Parts: sequence; C-alpha cells; structure tokens
Amino acid sequence: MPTNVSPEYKKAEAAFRQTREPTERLEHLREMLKTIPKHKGTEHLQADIKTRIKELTAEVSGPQKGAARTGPTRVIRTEGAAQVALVGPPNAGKSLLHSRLTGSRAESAPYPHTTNEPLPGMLMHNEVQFQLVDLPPISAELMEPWLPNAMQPAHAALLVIDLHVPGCTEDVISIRERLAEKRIILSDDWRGRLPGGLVEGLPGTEPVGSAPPEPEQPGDEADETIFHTVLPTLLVVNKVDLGLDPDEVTALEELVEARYPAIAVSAATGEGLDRLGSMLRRGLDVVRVYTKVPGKPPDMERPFTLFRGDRVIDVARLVHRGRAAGLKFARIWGSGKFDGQQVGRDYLVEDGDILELHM
Ligand SMILES: Nc1nc2c(ncn2[C@@H]2O[C@H](COP(=O)(O)OP(=O)(O)OP(=O)(O)O)[C@@H](O)[C@H]2O)c(=O)[nH]1
Ligand SMILES: [Mg+2]
Repeated sequence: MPTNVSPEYKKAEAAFRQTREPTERLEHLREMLKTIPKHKGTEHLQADIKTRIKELTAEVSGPQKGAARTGPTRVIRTEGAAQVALVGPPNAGKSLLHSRLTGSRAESAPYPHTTNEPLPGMLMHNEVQFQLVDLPPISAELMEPWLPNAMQPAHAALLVIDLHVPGCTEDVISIRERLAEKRIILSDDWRGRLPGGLVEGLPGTEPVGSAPPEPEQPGDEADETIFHTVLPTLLVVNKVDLGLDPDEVTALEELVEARYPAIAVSAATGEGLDRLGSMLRRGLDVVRVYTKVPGKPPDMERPFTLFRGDRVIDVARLVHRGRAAGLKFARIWGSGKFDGQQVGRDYLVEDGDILELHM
C-alpha cells in the first residue's frame, strides 16, 4: 500500500539508496526513522528500518559482548571500485575461480560445501579493482542464515554454475528464489550494455543492459522496495574444459526466465577468464578519474573509480573524505571540454577525466 511521506523522508531515502557505505547508510536510516510519519500504514516500514539499523549498528561496531549467540556479521567492507559476490550451487567452482582471479588461494575441493566463510580478494582490470567475495554455496536445502546480510554491500553477483551437473537449471531457479525471499534480487539489468544470450558465440538473445538511469522524480510516496538489494548478475558457466553441450545451454536458457549475460569459462585452464574484468567494467559502467594538484602533472597510475552518473562532488568525497563540502570548483581535462576548464560540483565525470579539485 503506498504511503505518503514528507520531503525530508524522501531525501533521506534517496541518500540511503545512493550509498553503500555502512556508517553513512546508518545515518540516513536514522533520519528515515525520525521523519517517517508514525501511523498504522507505515508500521511495516518502520519495523524494517529498525531492523536494518540494528544490523548495521552491529556491523559498524564490530563484534560485541553477547554476539556469540548470532556470531559475527561476516560482512566484508567494500574496497576497490565495486564488490562482486560469487554465488552458486555447491561444487560449481566458485572458490577455484576466486583463487585464479584474485590469487586468494581459496580452498577448493572435489566435494560440496568446502567454503564456510566469506573471503575477499582483488581482481585487477585496467587499473580498476573489483573486490570478489567468495561465499558458501546455496542450494534448495541449505543457505547459511547470514549469507543474505553478507551480500548487502555487493554491487553485482557472479552466478557460477556447472552445466554438467544434472539438475543445474533447477539449482539456478532455487538460488534465485531463496535469495528473493530474503529480498536479494539477482537481476539481468546491468547499467552498461553486455552481450546477451547465455553464452557468447552461441545462439542468443538481444544484448541486455539499460539506458542510463533517468534522474528520479521525487514523488511523495515511500519506496516499498528500498530494502531490496538488486544485484546485476553475470552467469558464469564454468568447467567448459569438460566440454559444453549447446543443448544444455538452450535448456537452461528456456527454463531460467531472466536472460543473464553470460560467459563460458574454465577456472581449471583459465579459458575465458580474461574477459571477466572487462565485462564487469562495462556492465557496471565504471569510470576512472585521475587527479592532479595545480602546477603538477596528474597521477596517471592510480585512478579513483566511480560509476557513470557520478559527479565532481563524488570525486571530492573520495579524495577528501569528510571535507568534500569545502569544494569550490574543479578544473577538468578530458570530457571534450577545453583543457583546464572550470566546472562545478555537479558536473558529470567521464572515464579518463583528469580533475584538479579546488577546496
Ligand atoms: N574440470 C574442471 N574442474 C573444476 C573447474 N573449476 C573447479 N573445478 C573443480 O570442481 C571442484 C569444486 O571446486 P570448488 O572451487 O571447491 O567449488 P565451490 O563452488 O567453491 O564449492 P563450494 O565451496 O562447496 O560451494 C574442485 O574439485 C575443482 O577442482 C573447472 O573449470 N574445470
Ligand atoms: Mg567454495
């Protein structure tokens, strides 16, 4: 049921949606709780907000006295351009992939349920770092109760499958359902366009991906989906070294309604893995921005990474943390602007831009 809320609430809600940083999220949640109209129609939402506040407080403050009952939150703080969760049925090869892609030496073994804890690792691609998080498997019978919460900070998911396992298609469907029950949506909607069809090179579908998001029209109704975690998902068809039967691919494509972009790989031989980084970068629309100080050449080694749609002020937040409000203007090189042209805080940055921030 739609609930009318105040502009203050809408503002806090939008801010919450904007950030995945736990302490900032917590701040926006508290503001949402403060500004939500207190009546019967908002009781559910109020309860949801309170639950998220509790979860995030635990996460931000770390292990607490008495936490043994529920255990640690197992939430990995995001580092790099984006956090990407590895999900899939048991034994699909998530950990071997993780190990290959990040050098993590994640434990991998020829029997199911080898992984019990989340493990972060960095995948580098063209100066962009993707934080891959290896996770325990999900099956129709079993999903660690903490897993949905551990997926909260993720920006995307890799759904790793082994098509040689009978019932693989049903596994994918159960995984989608189990996560959806916990309000984690494995979506086929990527910001940037990616090749469609389950496996590139095989008969497929239209490219998937969407136009850049329209600026949101601030309505006056509470967004009932605010606590859904929508993760653009890439289907990683693993173990292609064992052969790939196009009929199995087609069967999977027919049964799984979502047309995830997909990539066929082998964690064992490394085949196809080099394309993963570029697919993530295109799909997530990662933008690299370089910074310089006046009179000095820019640092072209370590870009700051943002997403398409981000602005000069977002770069300032990354560079200066809590002091971004002190940004006066920036000079920009790239972007089809005159070199060194002055731009304001709301100027949209593009890949390869060089910025000189004047605080
Ligand atoms: N032939 C082949 N075997 C693979 C490949 N990737 C993984 N394996 C094997 O598959 C088995 C399971 O690999 P894991 O990496 O432990 O799989 P997992 O998905 O992490 O399993 P859980 O932790 O139980 O969820 C191991 O014996 C791996 O060596 C691959 O690309 N080709
Ligand atoms: Mg594993």
